[in-house]
Amino acid sequence: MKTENMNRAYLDRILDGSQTDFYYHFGISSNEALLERLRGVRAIVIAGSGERIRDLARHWSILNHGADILEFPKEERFVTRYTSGILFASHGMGMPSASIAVQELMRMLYFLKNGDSESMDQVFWVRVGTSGGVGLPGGSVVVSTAGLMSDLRPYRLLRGGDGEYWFNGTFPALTCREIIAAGAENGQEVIPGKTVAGNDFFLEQFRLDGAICFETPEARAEWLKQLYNNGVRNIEMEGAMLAGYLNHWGFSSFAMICSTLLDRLQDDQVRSTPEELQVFSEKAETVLFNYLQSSLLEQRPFRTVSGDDKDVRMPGPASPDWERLRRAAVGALDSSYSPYSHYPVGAAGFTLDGRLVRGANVENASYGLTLCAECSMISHLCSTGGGRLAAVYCVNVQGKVLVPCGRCRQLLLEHGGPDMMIMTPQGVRTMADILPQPFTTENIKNY
Ligand code: R2B
Ligand code: URA
Repeated sequence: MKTENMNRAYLDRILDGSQTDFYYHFGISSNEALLERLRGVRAIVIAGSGERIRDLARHWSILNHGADILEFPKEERFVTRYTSGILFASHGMGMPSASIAVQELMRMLYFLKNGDSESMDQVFWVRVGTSGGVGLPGGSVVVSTAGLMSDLRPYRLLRGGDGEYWFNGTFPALTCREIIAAGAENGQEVIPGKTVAGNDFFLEQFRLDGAICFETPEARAEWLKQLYNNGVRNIEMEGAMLAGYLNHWGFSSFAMICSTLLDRLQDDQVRSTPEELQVFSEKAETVLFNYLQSSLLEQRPFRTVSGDDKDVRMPGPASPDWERLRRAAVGALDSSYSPYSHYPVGAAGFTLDGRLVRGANVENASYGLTLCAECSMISHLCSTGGGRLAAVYCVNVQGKVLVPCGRCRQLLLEHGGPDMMIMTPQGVRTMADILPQPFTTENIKNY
């Protein structure tokens, strides 16, 4: 990360508590308790429309076993949802609107990750959207290699003390390749290409169907040909700024995945039916979710194939990295508070969306109030975005595997369900194995 490019003079005052940051367009501030639940954020997904954000979050929650969806209190400007490690936010249309969303989200991320470069850099950013294809039919999916302005130059701000500010619009090539590979694994063609961001849907996209039109059919055709010959494969309205700002802070993984609504070489008007448009949009969304499942959240221990009616296929390792989990549980021993028993216990778990959560036992002078390591781990889970536990490992001070006590089995079942895997001295078992005939919410419903 390029810490020298961060406005630390302002941002660090938020961290030391001397100032509150108001993310005004999101209707939330840095001292609201809700933000504490976003500290475990792993990805920020932005899209133009609020409805899209609601859909995306619902879909991601379903894929994560109905994880809670948090909402920001205000949605007059931007709609925001948080579920299972992903912050979803709308950005409106065009670079002026999207730049507000992106800057406030960058500030929010700085706050959430305590200004720690490494933690910030682990967060993946992506815009999923729509675009006009250049030589591609409606329904194609393009992953952007670079974001350019309509004169094929990088994004620039025209006013400022020093005149023009230029931003590098390149999208990270590795992320781009990974998205294409995740698509291929799922039988989806994802086309790499440069993307032009027009400041106006009509004038800066050389349309002839605007209320105002400066171009002739010849100039339009010449512009589109120049785009095509320069490797541009789609046109939208935010990508050059998005890549520019994220590069300015030096994020290493971000992307833009857009479906095309029409081929601009053929037409200016978007004539598709609402049903066709829905199908087009969902194609980009599916590419995104497949990528999130397969590579961003690579620690995800399960192959989960069921979703809602969209049934997203999810590649990924079929079993958790138990050794990594064991090491995390051993690491957690350091935070044990066990002055009475002198028996430190550490626990670590992978969530279905690939986060790692940990805990250690915390004893009490009254003995009976002692919290087991699993309790602390579940608090960690709930305070960093919630979601479902997929695999758990508990250890004693020698690093030897321990089975959870009866009460903790009940707690683990609530947050992992009967399929959650747990390491035991007899090997890997499921919760159903170690807590048969459990008492669950079903019993309360059926009362
Ligand atoms: C794609 O579609 C929107 C315009 O219709 C704009 O936000 C974009 O980039
Ligand atoms: N969005 C754009 O910005 N342009 C198009 O042509 C289609 C969608």
